[in-house]
Amino acid sequence: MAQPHSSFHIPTFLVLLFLQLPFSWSDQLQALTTPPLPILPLPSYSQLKWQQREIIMFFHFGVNTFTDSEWGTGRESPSVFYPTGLDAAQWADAAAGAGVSLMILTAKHHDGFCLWPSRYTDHSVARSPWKNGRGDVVREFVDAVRARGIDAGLYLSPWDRHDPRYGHVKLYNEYYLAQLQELLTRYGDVREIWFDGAKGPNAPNMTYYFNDWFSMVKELQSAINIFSDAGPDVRWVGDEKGYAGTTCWSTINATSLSIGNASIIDYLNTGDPKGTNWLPAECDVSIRKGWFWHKSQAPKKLSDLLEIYYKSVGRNCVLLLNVPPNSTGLVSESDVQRLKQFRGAIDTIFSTNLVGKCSVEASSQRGGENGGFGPKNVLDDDHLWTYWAPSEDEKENYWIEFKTRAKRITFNVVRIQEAIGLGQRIKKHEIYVDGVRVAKGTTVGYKRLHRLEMGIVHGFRVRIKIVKAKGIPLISSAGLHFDPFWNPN
Ligand code: FUL
Repeated sequence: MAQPHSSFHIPTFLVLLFLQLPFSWSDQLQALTTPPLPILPLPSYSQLKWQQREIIMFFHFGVNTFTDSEWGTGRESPSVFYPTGLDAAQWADAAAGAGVSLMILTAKHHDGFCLWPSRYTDHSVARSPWKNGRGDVVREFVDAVRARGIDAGLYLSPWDRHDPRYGHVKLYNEYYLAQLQELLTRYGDVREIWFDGAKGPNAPNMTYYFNDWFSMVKELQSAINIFSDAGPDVRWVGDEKGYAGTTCWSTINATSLSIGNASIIDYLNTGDPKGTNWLPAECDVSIRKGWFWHKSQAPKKLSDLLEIYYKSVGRNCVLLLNVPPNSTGLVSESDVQRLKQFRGAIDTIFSTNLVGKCSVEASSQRGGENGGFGPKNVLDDDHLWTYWAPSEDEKENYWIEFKTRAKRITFNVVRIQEAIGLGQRIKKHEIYVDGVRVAKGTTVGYKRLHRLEMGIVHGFRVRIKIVKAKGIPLISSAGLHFDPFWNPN
C-alpha cells in the first residue's frame, strides 16, 4: 500500500544545524583527554564500597559474654544466655556515633551457640531463657542497624566446639552450609561475611569445603564481601592489634594464601606489588583487651585508638573495631563515650584541609592545562575518580606542591590518596617542607597518613614527591592537617 504523501517539510535551517552538530561535537571531544589505562588488578565494585567505609564495627556477643571467657568450650548451657536489657538499637546508635556504616555480629562463635533459632541445631537462643526462647538476636541486629542506615555483616565461626558433626567432614560441611543458607536468605542484605581461621590445637581434624561455601555465599548475596585469611574479597591483615604493615599493598597472590596458616602472616601484613589479585586487608582489633565483654576490662585510651587509626586506615586498610556488648545486652557507657571521642577526634583532625588557601602545582599534567587532570583535582571531595595525573612523558620525578606566600602552613599530618579505581601504583614517596624532607614512605593506596615524627612543622612550600611507581601515579586527594592529640615526645 502506498504511503500517504506527507506535506511536512523540515525547515532548511534545522537540516543545516543538524549537519553542523557532529563537527562541533567532535571539536569538543578532541579537547578532552582520556583517562590513562588502568594497571591491573582492579578492585570490584563491592571492594571499592568496602574501602570507602574506612571504619567498620564488630560485635562479639554470645555465651562467653555471660561466662567471662573468650573461647567457650561448647559445653555451656543455653540457660546462661540471658541479656535482660538487650537493645540492638543502642548498639547501632553507638556505631553511628563513631560514624560507622557496617556492623558485623558473631552469629556463632567457636562455642557453637547460635544467636538465631537455627533449624539445624538446638544449641541456640531457642533454648535460652531470653524472651522465653522466642528471641532472635540476628533479627533484632539486622533490623536495628538498617533502621539506622547502617549495613549488616555476619560472622559464622567455622570451628565449632559444640556440634558433634565437627570432625566429620561431609556432615559438618553440610551443617555449615545449611546455616549459611539460613543466615543469607532470612535476614536481607548482608554486606560482609567473616570466616575466621582460628582453631584450637586439640580440635579434631577438619577439612572445610571453602569453595562450596564461597560459591554459596556469592549465589545468595551478590554485593557481599567475603573475609578470611585468604579472601576472596577481603584478607586478614595478619595480626589482631589493628596494625597494617608500613608497606601495604591491596594486591597479593591469592594462590600463596590459605586459611589458618601462620606462616603467611608477614605476607598478609604487607601484600605484594606483583600480586595478581586485588585483595585488600582488614585490621581487626578490639576496643578492649578481649573480644568479648568482661566486667574487669575497660576501653582503650583515645591515644591508643588514634594510633590504631593511623596504622590501619592510614595504611590503606579498613579498621574493624570490636565493641563487645555487655551481659545486659548493651554497649557499656564507657565504650559509647570513647567511640564518640574517637569520632570527634578524627573529625577535628581531618575536617580542615590546611592547604585550602594555597596554590597547587605539579611536575606536569596529563593533557596539558585543559586536559582535566590538573593538580587542583586533589582538593575536591571525590577521592576516587577525579585525580591529578602527570604526563606520560614524565618518568620517575613526579611531584605535586602546595604553596603559600602569606602565612606559613602549620601542620603535623600529611594525607595522600591514590585513585585506586585505576590500580594501586605508588611504591615510594617523600614529603618536603621548604626543601627539607619531613617524611618518607612506600605504598599509598586508598589512604596514606603520615603523622610527623618530628611533630609540628611550618612552611611555605610542601611538596609530595613520588619517587617510584608502577606507571604514572594518580593522586585523587591530598591534605595537610593538624592533629592536636599528637605529641611525639
Ligand atoms: C579470632 C577468634 O579466635 C577470636 O575469638 C575473635 O573472634 C577474633 C576476631 O578472631 O580468630
